[in-house]
Amino acid sequence: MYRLLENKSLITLVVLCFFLGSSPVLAFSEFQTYIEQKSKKQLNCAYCHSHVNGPNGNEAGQLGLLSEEQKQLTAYNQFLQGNKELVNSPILNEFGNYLVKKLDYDTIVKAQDDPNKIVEGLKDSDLDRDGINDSEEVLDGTLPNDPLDGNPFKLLLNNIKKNCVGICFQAIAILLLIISLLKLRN
Ligand SMILES: [Ca+2]
Repeated sequence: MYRLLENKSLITLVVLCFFLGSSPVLAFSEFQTYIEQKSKKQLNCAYCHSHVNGPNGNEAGQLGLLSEEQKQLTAYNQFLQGNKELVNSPILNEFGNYLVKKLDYDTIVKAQDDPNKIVEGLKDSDLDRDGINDSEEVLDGTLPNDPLDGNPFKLLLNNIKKNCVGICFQAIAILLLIISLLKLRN
């Protein structure tokens, strides 16, 4: 990451803007603004980063506390080294790392001009397997890496779909019980 900061080329700044989402200067504000506009919710950096305040700082999950070895694992350094098998970056959370691996850097950089590209790239994935795809979770402003966080109506529908067999059996059992009770009464 130091190499990144020393090299102040445009692409460095663009990629850094995304991964340093907490910084008011370097934030990938287009993506954050896009989700906030779509979802009508406010996001913090923990949506993609390890630390709620983003990667700038000296706490766990922030750049100031990383060892040299860990710094090489930051997403941008892996990109510079052309790692084909990206490993988890310590400054990104589960969803942030998944996003990088799923969409690659080029797509993420291009998404600065058109944040909808990120949404389009997530339509076929459901990281937390709660039945709501990651694209919808982003648009809803819910956490794609937390199966308990989602649009309540969508979660309910998906739970009904998942458990429809059990629900049907229970409904039949209750119906039979009611019929039996009515017969006894007569
Ligand atoms: Ca999901």
